[in-house]
Amino acid sequence: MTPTITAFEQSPDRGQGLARDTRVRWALEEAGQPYEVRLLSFAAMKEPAHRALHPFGQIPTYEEGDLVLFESGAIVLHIAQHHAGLLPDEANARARAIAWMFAAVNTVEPPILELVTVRILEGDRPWAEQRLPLVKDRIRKRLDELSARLGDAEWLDGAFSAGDLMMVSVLLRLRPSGILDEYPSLAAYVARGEARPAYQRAFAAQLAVFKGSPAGG
Ligand code: GTB
Repeated sequence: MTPTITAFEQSPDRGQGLARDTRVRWALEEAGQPYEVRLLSFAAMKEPAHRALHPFGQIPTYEEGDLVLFESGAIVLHIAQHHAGLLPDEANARARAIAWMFAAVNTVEPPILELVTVRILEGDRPWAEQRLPLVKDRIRKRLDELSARLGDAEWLDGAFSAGDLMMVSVLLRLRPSGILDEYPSLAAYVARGEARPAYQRAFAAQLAVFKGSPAGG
């Protein structure tokens, strides 16, 4: 059965691929799984019909037959568990790849989200200027640790996995800040992810939505 995902009708990132449907599209492309997309306005996301799928009224969601999922990490894990190519077969390696998925959303993404919060949502608060360097330092601490672990390796733990897919997706959100460029090995890691044909297809698909929207035309 062809799954259906939801995405922004008009992404605020203007097609940069930073919204979380991109990671789900990427996983589906890696898995060679066709999918359909239902585009939603911000208003439609808060309607009861969408809240029945997503309690927080957000994108992305994933529907496949009777299954409805929200949370991009859970969706990517589901795809990875049901299709070859995103998780190793060997049990311990598989568990480690899943641990990297959690590390991406639970350990690396939170300080990156704080940067978005302090810059955009709280940018006009009197304390924003003072808070910004603290948040950036927290991000740098994580990137120091992550780049130390990655070392010269191509991917985080052997072959490319859903752990890398999630980590690259999270790190991509840093690109507009310039912080990623302070870490050449991580910037190269992200570039390797972006160079994957499956990522390219996912990126192009979300960009086509923006180009077809009133703001992108
Ligand atoms: N933890 C959830 C997950 O991983 O799926 C978080 C889902 C989430 O934050 N969804 C966002 C959303 O629906 C879109 S991705 N927001 C609408 C709302 O809450 O009303 C977050 C996002 C938004 C915009 C940009 N951007 O413009 O660069 C990047 C990422």
